[in-house]
Amino acid sequence: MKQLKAEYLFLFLLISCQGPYSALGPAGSAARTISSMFWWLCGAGLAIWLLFVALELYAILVKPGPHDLKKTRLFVIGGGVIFPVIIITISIYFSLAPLPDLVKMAPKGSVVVKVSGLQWWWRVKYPLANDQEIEVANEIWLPVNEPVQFLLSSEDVIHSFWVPSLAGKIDMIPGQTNHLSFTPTKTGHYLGSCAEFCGTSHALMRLDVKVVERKVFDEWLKKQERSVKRTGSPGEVAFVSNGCISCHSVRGISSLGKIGPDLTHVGSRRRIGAGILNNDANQIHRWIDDVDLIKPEAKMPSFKRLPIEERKALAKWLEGLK
Ligand code: HEC
Ligand SMILES: [Cu+2]
Repeated sequence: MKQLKAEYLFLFLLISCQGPYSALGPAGSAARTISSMFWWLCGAGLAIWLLFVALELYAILVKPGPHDLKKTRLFVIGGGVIFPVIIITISIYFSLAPLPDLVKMAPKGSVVVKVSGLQWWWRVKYPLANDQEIEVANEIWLPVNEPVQFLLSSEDVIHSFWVPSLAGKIDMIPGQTNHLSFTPTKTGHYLGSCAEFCGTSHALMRLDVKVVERKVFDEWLKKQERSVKRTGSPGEVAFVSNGCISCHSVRGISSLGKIGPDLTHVGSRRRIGAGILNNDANQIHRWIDDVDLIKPEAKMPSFKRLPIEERKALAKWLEGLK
């Protein structure tokens, strides 16, 4: 077997530096601040490391013999106390200085997105001009180059909102609203996840974020506003008669269910189950059958006991809710 060269091993460390889930590939103002802070601290760390390697080499190669005691003492105090105090003070200053900017409110009139964490998915609400709110789930769309104001909370335990390419993580705490604002600067698709252990399926709590042009954003929001038309299709009937509506809302059919994600436009989402499964009739069918296996302890019972035709009809109907 060919031996792996050390350089290749090093490349593995860089795999996570790009892509939709990377704090080092910033696509938002807050993430840019954080990543430049990261590079400055890395640079400073590297410079200090080089300085100390140089001193070691000096001590080993250039002047290996005994040193003057007074000078060494000064050196220990200077290099071991004064120098670190100065460097750490400077780096604390540069780490804290961007904080006020990261938590300040976006200007009035900015897009507002309310997100709350639940075991194990994200409820997302867009307040509209007419005091109404549009509820979606597990997917957030944002217009590019406009500041956005997030209002973050939780409906059960502490979660943490983190979309590394756009901003730093921030806790979602029950009974409290935390603010986060930033400006997405590049269109694209980004991934987020819950960054605070929140129970069995914590690792299965992902988030899709799409940053798009303003026009595309407006079209998307308009589409999400629309209600579903009753058709009396087998899927719709099964949805109402099997109790899905006690937990899920589909505007136009029933808006009472609040325990689970709003499914009015579930078919339009990229994935289902908070980023866990692809979104098509087969996967929705799998979800309905085996949610307890796919997402242990999720607050939705499996419905394998329903006749196969009903489960098929449900999956087909939900897939069609674009
Ligand atoms: C007891 C409440 C409850 C009932 C009843 C229920 N669900 Fe759910 N459902 C949930 C919860 C909670 C989630 C979110 C689970 C997660 O991702 O952690 C969910 C998620 C889903 C999703 C994924 C949505 C998305 O965007 O990720 C689909 C699809 C779904 N349910 C369909 C159904 C269907 C169809 C029925 C009826 C046969 C049903 N549910 C009955 C609570 C319920
Ligand atoms: Cu969580």
